[in-house]
Amino acid sequence: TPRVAIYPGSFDPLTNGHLAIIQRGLKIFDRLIVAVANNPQKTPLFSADERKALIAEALGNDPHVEVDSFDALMVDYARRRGVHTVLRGLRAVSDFEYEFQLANMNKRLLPEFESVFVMTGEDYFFVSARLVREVATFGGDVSGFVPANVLAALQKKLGNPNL
Ligand code: COD
Repeated sequence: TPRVAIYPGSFDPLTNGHLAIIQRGLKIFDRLIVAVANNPQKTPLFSADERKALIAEALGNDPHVEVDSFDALMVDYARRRGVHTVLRGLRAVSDFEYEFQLANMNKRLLPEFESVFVMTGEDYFFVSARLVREVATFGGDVSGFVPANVLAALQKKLGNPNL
């Protein structure tokens, strides 16, 4: 049976750090479901549909990766999809505390739930979607941190062709 994992996140927007996790995840799993969290309490820069489209485009419609979105609890989405393994990325020590809470809360909510972590390489350990949004909003160069289609979408969304 093929090994499948869900890679959930906000992906607002997709970064090269996320892409590295997807590529490395595909060495462990046969298939990944990249699941965009659509949290109605948050006001994202890109809508869930925009984030989904940017991910699919950046992956070139790779047949091993499905792009989906969910607006429920992570564990309810996992249950609905019948996939109980989640892929997450770890950057610095600062990620650990949050990921530790998330993994353990999810495990309490769904006992068969497992989290698998891969660590970023030195190229992208400092890249986060939040910092990309912040740097781009103030007109800084983010071209090294996001795929080309995301850069184009940021330029359009922020009305700044020089990002
Ligand atoms: N290098 C390595 N990993 C990275 C990098 C990088 N440069 N950038 C991001 N990552 C990793 C993150 O550590 C994370 O593991 C993943 O990629 C996605 O990152 P983000 O920032 O896009 O997404 P998050 O962390 O905001 O996603 C949080 C969820 C949406 C998964 C979470 O809030 C959730 O499950 N929400 C649904 C509601 C729910 O179930 N809540 C209760 C949880 S107990």
